[in-house]
This record gives sequence, structure tokens and C-alpha cells, in this order.
Amino acid sequence: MINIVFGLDDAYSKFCAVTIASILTHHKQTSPQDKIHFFFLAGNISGENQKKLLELRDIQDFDYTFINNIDNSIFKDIPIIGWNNYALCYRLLIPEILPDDVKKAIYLDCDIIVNIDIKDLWDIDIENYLLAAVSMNASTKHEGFEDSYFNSGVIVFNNCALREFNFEKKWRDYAANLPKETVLTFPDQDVLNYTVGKNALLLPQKYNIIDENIGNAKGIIHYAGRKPWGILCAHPLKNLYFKYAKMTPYKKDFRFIRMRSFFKMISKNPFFFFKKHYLRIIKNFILLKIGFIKNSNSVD
Ligand SMILES: [Mn+2]
Repeated sequence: MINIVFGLDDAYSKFCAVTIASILTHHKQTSPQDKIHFFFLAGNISGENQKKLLELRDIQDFDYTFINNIDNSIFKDIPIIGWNNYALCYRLLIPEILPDDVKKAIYLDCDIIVNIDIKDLWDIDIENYLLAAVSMNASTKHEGFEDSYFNSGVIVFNNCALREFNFEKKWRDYAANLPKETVLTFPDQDVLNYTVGKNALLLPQKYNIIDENIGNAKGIIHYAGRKPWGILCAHPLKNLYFKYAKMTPYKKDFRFIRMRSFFKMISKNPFFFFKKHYLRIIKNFILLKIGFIKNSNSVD
């Protein structure tokens, strides 16, 4: 069994469906051990969205478990300022919340396209590590980490080792002891990095491609900066995303998604694009379109 975990809510189920469509398109099941089992960690996900996710079995059959009604109070010490919900912290629960016999699990964000057979990642031996992940590029330095600070969008969890390590107690202690008014730029990612430290196996970049300049899309593409469904998105691999979006039961939701998000912004504030943040996006969009710059380095 290849175990893959997502943390999501109703708003993210359509994006999760796109990631799943990409996984199932590329995975070749050659033996019963290669069958995929998806675990959906959700605060509350409607029956309708559960049904839609399961319709993806038309692409390739898979096993599944919904773990619903996660109690967010366990995350109360993690400052998530600037991020609007706790679903991003659900990955911290993986070693404890999955059944005991799930010894290893791949966690994936819902802003990801898997453009290879996920078995490539699954087969990497992580026996001697707590987890495996891809380090952030050198532009984002974190004190005490040199280049070993990893991105939390793609993680292979060694659940056996993490349980032995007392991972849950350790991250909860870390969060509880944060000085008051601490702001974590990437809450779950910081908690993971500071708790696991150097017991992480650093994987080749192709398992978490964030850099938009990487032309070769053979790997796991993580739209960590610009979301393909965002307004004015000029990500070079935007079309690849919509190829998989069209394969999901949510394809209608994706048809006008960028236009809809534009109108939503207008209805909230007709002059939203005068805000600094959007002026920067628009400026980068125009510069990109006329070929003046290759990439905007915003990963937020
Ligand atoms: Mn992400």
C-alpha cells in the first residue's frame, strides 16, 4: 500500500482533487502492494465533497479513509497569524492520527501536481530518518539550519520513528514554549523544522519543484508562490495544472475560477488593485508578459 495524506477542508477539496488526478494519471500499479490509499484529514468535509473525491476512482481505483472532525484546539499554541485556518497544521498529526499499521506516509499539499509516478518517492529508503523532505533554496536562510531547512509541502513521514521520537509531545512543547507574540512565517513548517532538526533526509529538488524557472516539469510541482487559480497568474506551468483540473468532477468550478476570484475581490473592494500587494503582482505580471523579468521570487 502506498499511503498518501492530505489536510483539507471544503474550500480546498477541489484543489485536492486536482492533485489526486495527477497522481492517478502517472501511477502504474503493478502489484497489490502498489495500490494507493488516500487519507483525508479534514476539519469538516461535506458528504458532497467526499463523494466527488471518490469519483476520481474512475481514473484508477484506490482505497481511502476520511478522518473527520479534527479538533483544532490541539494547535492553540501555534501562531497562525496571516493564514486563515488550521488545516495546514493537520500534517503534524500524521504519526499519531493514522492507524498504527501505517508505518510510512507521504504528505502532500493541495497546491501540487505530481508529474511522475509517486512510487519513485515512496520507494526511497527513509528507515534511518524521521522524515524526508526537500530543502528550501538558499535564498531563504533560517538561523541554525544552513541549507537544511525543508519545505513542508512534500514530506515522507517515517511514522514508526516519529512515534518512538515522541514527535507529538515534542512539537506541542515547542509551540507551548514559544515566546508570547512570536510570529511564525510558515507555522507548520517552522514547527516541523524546529522539532525534527537535522533528522530529516534531504531529497532531490525534483520532488518539490517550487522554482518557476525549472523548465523540466518531470517531478512534483509545488505552486507554493503563485497559485494557478489566482488572478493574473503567470506561472509558466499554469496550463499543466488546468490539464488535471479538467479531469476532476470539479471541472466546472475551475472554468471561471480566476474570473470569479477577480469579481469577488471587486465586490469586496472595487479598488483592491491599488493595494500594495496587488500593485506588485500586476507590475510583475506585466514585466513577465513583456519578457523583462523571468520570475518573481515571492513565495507566500
Ligand atoms: Mn503549498
